[in-house]
Amino acid sequence: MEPSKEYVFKYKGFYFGAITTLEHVASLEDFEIKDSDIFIATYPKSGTVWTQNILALIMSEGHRNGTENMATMDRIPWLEYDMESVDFATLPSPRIFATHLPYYLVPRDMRNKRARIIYVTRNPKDVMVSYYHFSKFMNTLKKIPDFNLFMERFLSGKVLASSWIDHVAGWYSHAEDFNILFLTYEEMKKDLRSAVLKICNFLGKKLSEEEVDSVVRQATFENMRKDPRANYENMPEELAEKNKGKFLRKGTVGDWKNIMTVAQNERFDKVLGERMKTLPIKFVWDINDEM
Ligand code: PPS
Repeated sequence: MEPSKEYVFKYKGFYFGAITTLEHVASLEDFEIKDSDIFIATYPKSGTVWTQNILALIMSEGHRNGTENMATMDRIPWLEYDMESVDFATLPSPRIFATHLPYYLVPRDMRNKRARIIYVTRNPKDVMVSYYHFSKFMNTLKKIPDFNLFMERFLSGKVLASSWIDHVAGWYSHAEDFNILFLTYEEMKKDLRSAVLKICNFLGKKLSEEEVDSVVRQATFENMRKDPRANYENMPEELAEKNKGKFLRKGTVGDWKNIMTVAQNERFDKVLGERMKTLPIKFVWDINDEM
């Protein structure tokens, strides 16, 4: 069972989708890094756009005070997308990129602890459910209306960005090669201010109390949803069918419980449970769980 060939190619074991080419992806290993570069790395649906907005708010005063009107997608472009509108060379310093690449496909220079990476994980049941809803309105993804079938594809890594567990385990087990901060979606959800401060600290960015308050206020789900710079609603119609869903859909912890049956939950745990235990992450399945 392969994902639609129309939309996907595989490079070194990893599935890529539209908006890129094999040549672009293959060239990234030689991509020249600057020490000041910052990367947000995630498996899809783990809080990338959220972190993108937080970084734009932290790093750019104009973004924070609303004097500069630039979509986060342009301010923090995707490394693996080959978009004519974005010229990596002309990005202001420090350059910030988002990526779903696995650890072994990122620019070689990033090893040896060059550049800073923020890697965000989310509990994989919420990732899967978010991904399922996402695939219903993204024209770049294969539509699989049957959730059970989608789950099987997710579990076997037959989706864009391939296997969730390989992605997360890969980044965690190679953490020592990189200058990396690990965050979870759930900790951001539970205490956004602390997460913002952790990021500031990692980036060596000093903000006043008021500036931190402003970042936190503008990075809440409700406010981001209203912010055209952050909500990805300016996506061209050929990429996203806007009447069928939103990038900022629900923004909660534990939505998996609303869709997964007991049997599906057991099946999920059977496939991923053992390997998940080897990860140094305390998974939070419900917002009321102890962290
Ligand atoms: S993508 O397409 O891979 O870039 O998606 P990604 O941004 O990684 O993940 C999308 C999910 O993140 C939720 N989101 C947020 N949650 C809480 N607070 C804020 N501010 C926020 N911004 C984005 C978004 O709603 C998606 O999750 P679901 O569960 O589908 O709502």
